[in-house]
Amino acid sequence: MSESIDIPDSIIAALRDARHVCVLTGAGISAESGVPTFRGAQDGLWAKFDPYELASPAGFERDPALVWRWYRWRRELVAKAEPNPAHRALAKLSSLVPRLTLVTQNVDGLHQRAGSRQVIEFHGNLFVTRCIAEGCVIDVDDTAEVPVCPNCGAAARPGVVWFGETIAEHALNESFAAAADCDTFLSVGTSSLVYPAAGLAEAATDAGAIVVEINPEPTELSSAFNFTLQGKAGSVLPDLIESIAL
Ligand code: BV8
Repeated sequence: MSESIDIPDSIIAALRDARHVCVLTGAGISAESGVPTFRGAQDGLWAKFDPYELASPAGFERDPALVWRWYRWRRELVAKAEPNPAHRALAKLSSLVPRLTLVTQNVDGLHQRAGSRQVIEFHGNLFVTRCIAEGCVIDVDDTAEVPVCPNCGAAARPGVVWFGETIAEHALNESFAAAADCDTFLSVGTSSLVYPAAGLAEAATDAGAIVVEINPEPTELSSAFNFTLQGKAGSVLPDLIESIAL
């Protein structure tokens, strides 16, 4: 069954005329690569755990070995995954518009593997490891139950932003500046529940941008968008990019 949906000409015109396009992606853009979404069912062993609990300083403090096992499971899953047509469409978009700012909430690195060269990783990256005491990026012996920092011996942690932690200043500032400057803002594959990432669409609207949501189901913010394209990113984005390129 064709998944393609009608894309209003005004969206195509807005992207063709845009000086600066800002795109925010969430876990939904990686769903067709086989990476479970954050709120989607966690597979098997992890089904009984709450990701909000595991992805938090308190969760790590309570059971660092369990949290490391969760992140190792996700790293292995993502390492076997491939970018899908949605990731590739956004990589192509950068050559079709004068300026593109791509902000992702995802930590899977699939945008970069699809060829996107400038990606703002709002929540960090699954494959980066940091010292929990110094915060610096470190290389660790990944076979240990809880790897430790080679410099100071403190526990190592995944280089991601947990719930209750602040976003890296450069990522926060760059993303909100882009949202406030862009002419067209695309929100792709996110439930728009997690802040401050979900505030980017509002910042774009306040600055007068045309804001478009691409998601197979309505989200918390759907009513705040100028357009909502209800479809899968792997179908809608390639169609959208192809329409602009014509
Ligand atoms: C912070 C890394 C200061 C870890 C993640 C107001 C302002 C500021 C903060 C808050 C606030 N209100 C509440 C807070 C606290 C909290 C928050 O937002 N809580 C939520 C639950 C209410 N925010 C924070 O703690 C942030 N820190 O602001 O610091 C502060 C601190 C405390 C209190 C105040 C201020 C830090 C948040 C970062 C958390 N880390 N990830 C890791 O991955 O392990 S967030 C995590 O959720 C992922 O990054 C994920 O991307 C992100 C958001 O979820 P989505 O991407 O939207 O994924 P989800 O599963 O929800 O939805 C998927 C969507 O895809 C669905 O809509 C589905 O329909 C769609 N979909 C499915 N298939 C497809 C598809 N779409 C397209 N195509 C398909 N095929």
